[in-house]
Amino acid sequence: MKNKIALITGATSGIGKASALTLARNGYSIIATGRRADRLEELGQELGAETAFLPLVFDVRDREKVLEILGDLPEDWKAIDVLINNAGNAHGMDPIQSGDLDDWDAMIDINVKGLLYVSKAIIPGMCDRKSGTIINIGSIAGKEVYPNGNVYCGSKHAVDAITDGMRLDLNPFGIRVVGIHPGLVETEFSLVRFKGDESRSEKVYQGFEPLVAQDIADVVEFVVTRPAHVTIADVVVLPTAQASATVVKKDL
Ligand code: NDP
Ligand code: 8X3
Repeated sequence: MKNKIALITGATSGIGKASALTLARNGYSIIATGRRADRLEELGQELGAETAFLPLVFDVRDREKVLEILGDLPEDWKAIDVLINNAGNAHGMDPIQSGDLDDWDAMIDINVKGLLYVSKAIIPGMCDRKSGTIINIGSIAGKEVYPNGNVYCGSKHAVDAITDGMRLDLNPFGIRVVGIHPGLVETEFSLVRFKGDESRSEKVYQGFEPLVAQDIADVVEFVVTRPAHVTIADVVVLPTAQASATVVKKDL
C-alpha cells in the first residue's frame, strides 16, 4: 500500500524536526520545509533511505514562492494526508511602547500569514479528496497573554482563531483540524526570540524541567493515529512545572 504523506513546515529544528522523525517512524513519506537547506539535508540523512523524503527550501513569508513550490509538487507527492503548520517563532520580547516594527512584521508575516499561504496551497487538494488532517502549532501564548508578549501572543491568538475557523469551514469535507498549544519547550525558540543571546535564552529553561520537542511530537503521533472518526480538536501541553503562561515553579 502507498505510504501516507505528511508535510511539516519548519522541520529544520525543534518541534517540526521531531514531528518529521516521528511520523517517518509511523510509515509516512515526509515533505519537510524550512529556510536552512543544510539542516534539511541532515534531516534526510537521519530519516534514512527507507523513508521517502522531499525537502523544500522556502521562506513561508514569500507568498509567490510558497504557492509556486507547493502548487507544483511532483505527482507522487501531491496527495498530502497530514499538514503540520509549525514554522514560526517569537522575535523580541519588549513592551508594546518600545517594540520593534521589524519584529512585529516577522511574527505576523511568519506565524500568521505564512501559515495561511501554506494552508491555501494544500487545503483545496484535501477538499477534493475529502480527507486530511491539519495540525496547527499554536501556543499557550495563543490562549493567554503575558507581559511583553503582546504581538507574539496576538499572532498565536490568531492561529487559535484560524484553527477554529478552518475546523468550521472544512467540516463538510471530513477534514480533521487540530490545534496543539505548547507551553515552554526547549528548542531554538528562545535563541531566535533573543536574537542569538545564549545567556538570555538559557535562563528561560533554568530551574525547572521544560518540555522537549519530542513531547509535542508524541502528541502529533497520538493525533494522527486516532481512527478517522476522531478529531483531537484542541490540546494545551505544559511542563508539569508550568501552571499558566506566567506561573512556573522554578527552583533557582
Ligand atoms: P525552533 O526555532 O526550534 O523551530 C522553528 C522552525 O520554524 C524552524 O524549523 C525554522 O526553520 C522555521 N521557520 C521560522 N521562520 C521561518 C520562515 N520565515 N520560513 C520558513 N520556516 C521558518 O522553534 P520551535 O520548534 O519551538 O517552534 C516551532 C513552533 O512551535 C513555532 O510555531 C512556535 O511558535 C511554536 N511554539 C514553541 C514553543 C516553545 O516554547 N519552544 C511553545 C509554543 C509554541 P528555518 O529557520 O530553517 O527557516
Ligand atoms: C512559546 C511559549 O511562553 O514563550 O510559544 O510564549 S511562550
